[in-house]
Formats: sequence, structure tokens, C-alpha cells
Amino acid sequence: MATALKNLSKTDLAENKLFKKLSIAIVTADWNSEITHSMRDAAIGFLRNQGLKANQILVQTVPGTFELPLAAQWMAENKKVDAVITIGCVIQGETRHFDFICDACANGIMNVGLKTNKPIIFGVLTTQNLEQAQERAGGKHGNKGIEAAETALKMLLLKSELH
Ligand code: DLZ
Repeated sequence: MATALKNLSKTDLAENKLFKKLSIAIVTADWNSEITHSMRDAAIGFLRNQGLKANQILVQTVPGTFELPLAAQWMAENKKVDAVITIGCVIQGETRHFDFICDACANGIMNVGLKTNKPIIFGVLTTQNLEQAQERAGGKHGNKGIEAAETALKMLLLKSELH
């Protein structure tokens, strides 16, 4: 269950002049698009509210969550891109697809971040059913797309402080 500490959808991030120079990529899996497109739109809305212009947000899609790490790597290899937000939704089914896709995606995304030295944000829901996903894509647990976008900005602020 989400708690106040875990639910980051209510932001405490102030607009920062660093944000005017950023370029953020968002790659979204089309599988479970009712969920993922809502998360993507919420992420874009959050970034725009923080002062980013439309041309600072690069948006692409991939077929499924399994494809997110490679697409994130391609986007992160672009020198202009400062961070990549990955968005997907894997819903547990009757086969072991769920485990393979979740493990591969989580490990792949972490590896892309370490390899490219850029924040690659894991905005992937891994739920037991559609209802749990809906609750986290604009429902009672907020919208995890917003949290992913906020995490990208927070990581870039941290990077700018440390480098
Ligand atoms: C095959 C598959 C299955 C069963 N379930 C999901 C899912 O719940 N969420 C998702 O994003 N993608 C799913 N996929 C598709 C895989 O991510 C991938 O696109 C295909 O296996 C092709 O590589």
C-alpha cells in the first residue's frame, strides 16, 4: 500500500533555472497503453509545469516493456539528452512472462544508467492486475508518471551539484 512517504505524486520540487537548459527523453511501451499513455501524459504535464518547453521533451514509443532498455540506451547516447524516463506496465498473467520481462527491464534500465552516466528512470508498473495499475496511473495512488518525471529532475539537480 502506498504511504505518504512512498507517494511522490505531490511534488515539493521548485522550478529551477537549470530546467530551462534540459532535454528529457520519454520512452513509453505501447503494451497496456491505457495505463502507459496516461503515465506518459502526466509526466509531460509535470515537466511542462516545471517550466520545460515542448521542444525540451523528446517522446518515443516501443512495443513493450521488454524493449525499453535498448530504446533508453539509444536515446541516452544522444549527447543532447540529459535523462531518459522509461514508462511501461507489466501485468501478471498466467505464464512466467511477467517475471522475465520485469527482471530484464529493471536490470537493463539500471545498466543503461550506469553505462551512459545519465539518469534512466524506471517508470514501470509491475502489478497483479489492471485495477492496481489504474490506481497508479491517475487513480487513488496518484500517477507514477509524475513521480518518474520528478525523479528525473531531482537526479539532474543532484548531478549538477556534484559535478
Ligand atoms: C509478451 C508480453 C506480455 C505477455 N505481457 C506484457 C505486459 O504485461 N507488459 C508489456 O509491456 N509487455 C508485455 N509483453 C510484451 C513484451 O514486453 C515484448 O514487447 C515482447 O516480448 C517482444 O519482445
